[in-house]
Amino acid sequence: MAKTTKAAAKTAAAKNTAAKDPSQTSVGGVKMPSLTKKYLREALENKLSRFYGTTYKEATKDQIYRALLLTVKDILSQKRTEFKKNVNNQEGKKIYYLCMEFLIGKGLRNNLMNLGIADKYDAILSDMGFSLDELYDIEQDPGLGNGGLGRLAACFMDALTSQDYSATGFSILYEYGLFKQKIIDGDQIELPDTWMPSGEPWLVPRTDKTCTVRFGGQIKEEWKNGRCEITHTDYTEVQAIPYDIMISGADSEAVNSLRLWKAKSMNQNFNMALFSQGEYIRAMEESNQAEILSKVLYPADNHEGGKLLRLSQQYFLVCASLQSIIADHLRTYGSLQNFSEKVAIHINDTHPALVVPELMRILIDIYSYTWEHAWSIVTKTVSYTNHTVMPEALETWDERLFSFRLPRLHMIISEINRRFCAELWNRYPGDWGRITNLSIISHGRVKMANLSVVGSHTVNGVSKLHSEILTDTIFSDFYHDTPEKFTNVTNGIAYRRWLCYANPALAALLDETIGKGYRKDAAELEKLLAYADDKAVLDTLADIKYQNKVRLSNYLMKRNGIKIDPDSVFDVQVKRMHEYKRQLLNALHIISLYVTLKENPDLEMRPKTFIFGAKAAAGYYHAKQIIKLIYEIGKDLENDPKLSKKLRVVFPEDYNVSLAEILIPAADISEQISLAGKEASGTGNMKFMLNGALTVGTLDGANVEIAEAVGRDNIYIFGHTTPEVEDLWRQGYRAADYYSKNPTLKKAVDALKSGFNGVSFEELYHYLVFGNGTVADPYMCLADFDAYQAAHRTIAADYENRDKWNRMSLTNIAKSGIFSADRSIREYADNIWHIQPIQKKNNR
Ligand code: 26Q
Repeated sequence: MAKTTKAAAKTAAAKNTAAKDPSQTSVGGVKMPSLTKKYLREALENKLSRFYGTTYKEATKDQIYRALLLTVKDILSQKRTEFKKNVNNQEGKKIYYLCMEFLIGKGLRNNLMNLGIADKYDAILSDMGFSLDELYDIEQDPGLGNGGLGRLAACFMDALTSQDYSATGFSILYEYGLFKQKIIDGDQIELPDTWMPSGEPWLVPRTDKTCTVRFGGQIKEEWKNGRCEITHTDYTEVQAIPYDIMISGADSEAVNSLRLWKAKSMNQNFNMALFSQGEYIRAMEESNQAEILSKVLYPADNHEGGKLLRLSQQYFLVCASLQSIIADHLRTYGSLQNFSEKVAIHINDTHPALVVPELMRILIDIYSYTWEHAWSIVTKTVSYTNHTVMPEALETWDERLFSFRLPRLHMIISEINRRFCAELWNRYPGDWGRITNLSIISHGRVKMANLSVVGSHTVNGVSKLHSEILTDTIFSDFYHDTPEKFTNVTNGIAYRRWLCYANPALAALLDETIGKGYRKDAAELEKLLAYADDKAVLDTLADIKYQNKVRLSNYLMKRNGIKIDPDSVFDVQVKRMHEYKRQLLNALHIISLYVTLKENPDLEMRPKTFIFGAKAAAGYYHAKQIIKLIYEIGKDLENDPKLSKKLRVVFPEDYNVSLAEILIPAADISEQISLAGKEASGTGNMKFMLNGALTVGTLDGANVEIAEAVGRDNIYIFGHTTPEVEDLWRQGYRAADYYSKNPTLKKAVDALKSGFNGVSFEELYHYLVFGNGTVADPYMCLADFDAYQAAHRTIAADYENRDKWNRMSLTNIAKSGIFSADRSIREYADNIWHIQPIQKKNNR
């Protein structure tokens, strides 16, 4: 091991070294200018002069930031033009990925790194007296997603682009993304997220591609010339204006786009008339009605909203996106005959499931296809990923509400269902139970998951375990009839973002030990295993972790005024706040440590810092109580100088992608402790593993595959398995038994009653032991407490054996390659979408 490793790691940390600098090779061999330092500097200066009439000497930091964004946008735009020519020439199949959320995170660093020009701009800007890092700080996180589902969509766009697939993402341009979280005296306060001002420069308005979306009204069916003609009257119409965000790939020729729809009132002129008649309020109301569609992201995750506005947002996305997809196809081929051969449409969860009836509507009502032909096109084109098995998250819509808002789609869904149920009746005459379960509409509700399964050629879950649970439980009747429809694609992450860009010191160590090949092929991370017994590498790994802990400590001090000690063990649980994710189990373990320390103040213990980050859905009372509990435990500890030397609990507010990028590389321990069978996959767990944190987790979601990859010796698995959880349910789960039989647990649970920092948590106590009107402790924190505590005891002992710990950490990094989104996307491409990468010009 070279002596220089530490120095190299540090220099790289400072410089953000990119994988490869492709700037000298022009894209497509011709059109792209060579991205030399001279060119890049001139481009930036031109933008300053053109847009702000200034030079770098006089420019403000904000002007420099905006000029830099515009420059990067120009480069992406030129690359995109070349890529699109290539796409058009090859006439390959395209993938369109529909999702109500894309949690893309900040764009500047990612784009500069992907384009391989971060170093150059770092140098250019420091010559000008600015630093790239301070410019990165200006950009706000576009909070266009809640959590896992939205972040997955963003990681997939990165992987599609980095591997040269032609892909378009579709979503909504929410004016307000997920709320900003403030925690005041332990209470979560939601503030509007105004991400636009700093993020807006990334948007490319495509007003030329504006389309319209119709809601409500009446439908008339008339037989004319042997076909049924549909007339839609009295509808309200909304304009959908596309704004594109260009998506860069790492070391690739591709630039794809994420198209976000903004709603605008159609009635500008009519409003003017109202205005002139003095009916200001009515005029405003009308335009508000329309524009509310893209106003705000629903802040619930793993819970369905059931609101008319949400249904309208979904249709808005689907209707506008299909118009865009069809226009794109017609521009190339002039007809829809080969539609399903050239187009793959993916629905990310059921939220865009209206694609199925809407594509039917377009094919039948507008292009005069027969029902059978249209159905064959739809079911060859659409595929669907399920992200949850929890009943409360499965979307269903009241049929009357549905038909009031989307009358034609209701007719089409009813017909899809009629035909589907007729087939079922033939196959299972009299089996009403089965038919009701399979049918798309039952008990006056439209079941979006059933619609998605029936309308798709392929359905996948997001981890091996989750895909099995899908076919064993909620989709078992579908699986019985069409087993070939179901498959698994385990989630993956944009590992360059989460490793190379977020943890440059670790990336530098990898570059030096295993070479840079892993930056294109994540499987090469496994080469790191050769260094498992190399003391110098293990020590460097520990040193990098320490430096990242220092970085986090400084960041939290600056961001939240929170002081933490990098010499303590960082134990991290960051994810949405949800009962099934069991932040409460983590809290109980902390309380137990607290009780022990209160009883033995002189107990020798390595200091621990428990770090939480989580937003709760605004109306989720119970989740908000857990936030308060964790907050008050933290405060209580702070009040005791002796205790707080050994035990700290911090809850930095407003957990988002940017905080994750600093937090994850600094974690020693990653908490993935959901009740087995509930977390579909989890992707945070993959990011922690990649950054060398050790997981304490249940056999849930992708944890199962993480454990398989690293081996049981390199992960702390505890708790009931999925079948064991089911058994407990069947036997009639009695939390009170665990409570009364385990004195340690009882003490911890009782402490909820006496409370922390003067605040009692009696309700949580009741919830765990007696149940507040329902079954007590529905996510079985008490059943897993003992095993969880034992796992933590092993962790504490192992941490003292530094070589062992570092080796485990190294093994986790080395084995994380399969959790690359590149791998997931290749599986989708090969097995579901049947698409090929666009061939690079130079290779043809
Ligand atoms: C539905 C209807 C109305 C309003 C909101 C919603 C809604 C919104 C978001 C329902 C669910 C979501 C998000 C779900 C989600 O993020 N699921 C996570 O997906 C990840 C990616 O596959 C998995 O890793 C996680 O396990 C899963 O919880």
